[in-house]
Amino acid sequence: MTCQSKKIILDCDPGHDDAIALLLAHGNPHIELLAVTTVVGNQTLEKVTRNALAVARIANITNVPFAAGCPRPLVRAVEVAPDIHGESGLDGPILPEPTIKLDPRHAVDLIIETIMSHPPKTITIVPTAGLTNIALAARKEPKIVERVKEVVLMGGGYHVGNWSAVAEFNIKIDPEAAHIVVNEAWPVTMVGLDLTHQALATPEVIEKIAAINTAPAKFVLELLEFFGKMYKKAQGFTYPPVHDPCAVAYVINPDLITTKRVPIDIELTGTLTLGMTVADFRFPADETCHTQVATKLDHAGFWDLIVDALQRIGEVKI
Ligand SMILES: [Ca+2]
Repeated sequence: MTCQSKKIILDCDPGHDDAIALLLAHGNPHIELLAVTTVVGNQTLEKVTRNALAVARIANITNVPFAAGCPRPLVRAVEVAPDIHGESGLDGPILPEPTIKLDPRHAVDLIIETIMSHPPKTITIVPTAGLTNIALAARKEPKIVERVKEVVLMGGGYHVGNWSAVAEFNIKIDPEAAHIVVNEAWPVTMVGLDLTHQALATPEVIEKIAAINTAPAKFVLELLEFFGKMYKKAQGFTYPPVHDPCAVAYVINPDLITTKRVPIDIELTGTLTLGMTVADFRFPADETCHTQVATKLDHAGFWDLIVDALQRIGEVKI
C-alpha cells in the first residue's frame, strides 16, 4: 500500500457504522480528513449532525470542519431507520455534549469549496449515507466532477437489498440523488451490501477492541453491542455487518477489497425495484466504464485497520 496521504471528505449520517468510519478516518495515518458533512438518513439531519459532533468530541477531532447539509431527499419524503439505529440515530452509548461548533456553511458549499480549493484529482469523496448532498454539489458546481479523484460510496448491492428485496437503504431513500452520482463521469466505487455483509463484528473482533481499553474503544464496543442487537432483531444477523468503514478502508488500502468493473445504474421507475443498483455483469467492461463494485473483503485486514486506528487515537478524556 502507498504511504501517500489520501485526502477525503466524509459525507455521513451517524449512524453506528458512520461513527466507526469517522474514527477510522481520523485515526488512520494515511487519511487526511478535510471535511465531515452530514445529511438526513439514519435519522433527521438535526440528530445525525449532533451525533457527528459528539463523535468528534469522543475522538478528539478538533481541526476538521463539520457542516450540515440537506434535511430531506431531492424528491422523496424523509425516511429514517430507527429499527437499526434507534431514536437518536446513535442509540446505545451515552453521548457527550459536543464541544466543537458546526461550520456555518451548508455541506454542499463546503464540499464544493474544499474540492475547488485543492489541486485536481487529489480528493476522494466518501459518502456513507444517502447521496443528496453529493448530487446537489455536482449540480451546483459541475466542475467538481472532473476535479475529484474518485467517489467511494457505501450503498447499494448488486445481488441483495436491505430496505427492500433489491434496494439498499442509502440508495432507496434518495434514488434520484444516487442516479445523479453514478451517472456523472467521475470514477465511482460502490461498496455495497455484497461487500459490507462480510464486515461482521465477530466475537474475535469485539475481543480485540475491548483489549484497547480506552474511552473511544469502549464507545465502539457500546455501538457494536446496540448495533448487534438491532441487526439480530431486524434482519436475523448473528453478528452485525459494519458497513460504512469499509468505504474508508478501501481508500486507505484498496488491496483489502476486491473490485469488479461493471456498469451500474439506479432503478427509478420500478414498482418493486425502486432504488435497485442495477449492475451489468454480462460483458467485460470497456475502458469507458467508470464504475466498479466491491466484491470481496479481507476481513482480518479490515478489522486490523479499525483496531490500529483506535490504538492511535488512544485515550481521550471527556
Ligand atoms: Ca451511514
